[in-house]
Amino acid sequence: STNIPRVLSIQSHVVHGYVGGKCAVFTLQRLGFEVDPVYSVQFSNHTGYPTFKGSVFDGKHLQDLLDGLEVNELTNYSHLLTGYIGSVSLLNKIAEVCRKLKEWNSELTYVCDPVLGDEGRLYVPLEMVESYRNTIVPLASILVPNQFEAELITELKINSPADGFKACTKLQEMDPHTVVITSMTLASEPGTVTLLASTSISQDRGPSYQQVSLTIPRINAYFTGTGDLLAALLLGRLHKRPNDLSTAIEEAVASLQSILLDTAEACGEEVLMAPRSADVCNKRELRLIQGQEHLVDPKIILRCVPN
Ligand code: ATP
Ligand code: PLP
Ligand code: PXL
Repeated sequence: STNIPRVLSIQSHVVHGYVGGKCAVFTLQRLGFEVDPVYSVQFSNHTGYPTFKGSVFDGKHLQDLLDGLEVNELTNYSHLLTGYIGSVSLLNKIAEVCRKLKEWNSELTYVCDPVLGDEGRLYVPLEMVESYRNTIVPLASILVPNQFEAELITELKINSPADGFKACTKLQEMDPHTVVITSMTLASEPGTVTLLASTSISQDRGPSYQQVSLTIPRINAYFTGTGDLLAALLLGRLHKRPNDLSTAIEEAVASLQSILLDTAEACGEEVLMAPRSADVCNKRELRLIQGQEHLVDPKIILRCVPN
């Protein structure tokens, strides 16, 4: 037995490159967590490349693995982390697994990135939206949607930070104690990415929330896997600082921004602007290994602002 936190990570695996579990597992290990990965899909590379090959896993696959863990009494997790899920049956099985893990550890923290789509485009079947809304979100402790995902789940339109905080509150009423809207684009500020965070404060008289925002200068390029890396960093930092939302977020964003700036610099302007050939996608893969010191030693530059 051990006090080291142990994460069951259910995320995509790519043979080449850094998205999904390939971002999260290494990051959490560098932060000192034990990580047990389950693959939601196994692809050759991320789906932004011109082609990809591989398999999508279903609920039966997860059930088999859990059965194996259970007979060996290997199911004592401090955290469950989920990201991109490739099949409806796997998503529904995750709800069962989460309930099981909570029987083994009633303190389990479930960090859920409800991956549905981005910038108005859905990249999963529509019925997953309902599964997240009705089944998964109520099981989550920390929810990390982007703007579009928060809109889909809450059925609220988000056009301003005030709208975003309203959506956070609505999501918290579904049970998560902390919600981070990981990226929103404000029409008035095309040059920045805005992050919003809200955490519940226990009080005698009804619910109360601490809410902060953080404004990030936008790098003029599109990276893949940034949401997955941020989810892992937030899990790690919020675990270490359960009572300091602002610092935890500042640390997570600082690590992410250093990796992105390194990656952008290594690419050069031409690759950042180029259309997405396989070679360009490969050159834009996150420099997670080269930048690993940034994961453990974030230099905080961007600060949270209270709402
Ligand atoms: P998910 O879909 O996994 O829920 P997401 O869509 O929010 O995540 P991103 O849009 O990639 O993921 O944003 C996550 C974080 O990545 C942002 O908070 C920001 O810190 C960083 N980020 C992503 N793209 C950029 C960029 N072009 N410039 C600066 N920061 C970026
Ligand atoms: N496209 C597909 C099929 C995905 O699964 C994902 C993420 O899971 C993305 C695009 C982009 O993800 P993100 O918003 O985390 O960069
Ligand atoms: O969240 C990024 C991501 C995760 N997993 C797979 C992907 C992508 C982005 O394209 O293709 C399989």
